[in-house]
Amino acid sequence: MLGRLVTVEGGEGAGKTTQMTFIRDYLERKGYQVVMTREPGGTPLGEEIRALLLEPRAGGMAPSAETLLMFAARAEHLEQVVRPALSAGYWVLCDRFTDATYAYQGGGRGLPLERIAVLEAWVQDELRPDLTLLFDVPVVTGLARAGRRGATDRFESEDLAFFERVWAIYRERAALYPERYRIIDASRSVEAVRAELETVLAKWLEQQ
Ligand code: T5A
Repeated sequence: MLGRLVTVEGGEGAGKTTQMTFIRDYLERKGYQVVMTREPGGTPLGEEIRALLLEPRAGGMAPSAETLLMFAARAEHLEQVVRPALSAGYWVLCDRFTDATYAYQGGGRGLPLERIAVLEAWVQDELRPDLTLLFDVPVVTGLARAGRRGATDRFESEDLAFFERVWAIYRERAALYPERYRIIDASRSVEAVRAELETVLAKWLEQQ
């Protein structure tokens, strides 16, 4: 693998998507070619699976079915987009990746983390993110931001306790993998978050 995998994570409405283009442009200014993508999604099949996952549905969805769909979309994404891009020397900038499965399906839904680890090993082999930018914003602030956009998806309609469990797993993983996680204070203005991203990215690039 010649390129690098950079993932962006956080709770609902943390402001990740708002900053994706900024991060891509920053990396491109530094001379890297960047493929910007997202999960679940990033391929035609992945986007269809995304629609199934996000659409509110009567009767809900079994946590194991939800997790397997996340990994089905991920397997396609890795095969069609991520691995070819990395092999060709591109950097891949992905809005959410497997840390989100640990946080949402593991933390939020209560699925045993070991089962997620089995799927991760199966679908990804050795592939793990080189850098994960974790957007830290109080759960209620993020939900209020997401709520201002109008209609809520299947995840956004979960209760506060669900998102507290999601965040607890993100925090746990950031402590477990300090070499790749960088925490961004996303509670500030869009401009302040940008400034912090620039500082963090510059420092991380220097260390490579
Ligand atoms: N999921 C995903 C799993 O359960 N398991 C998995 O394995 C994976 C990969 C994806 C859902 O799937 C789940 C997690 C998610 O629930 P999504 O719509 O992509 O669905 O969900 P999010 O990634 O959470 O997208 P959001 O749009 O909700 O959050 P973002 O991207 O963090 O926030 P953003 O940038 O869209 O901003 C939200 C609003 O806040 C404003 C923006 O203008 C926007 O209106 N905003 C700010 N306001 C004030 N100050 C700032 N600094 C702001 N930054 C943005």
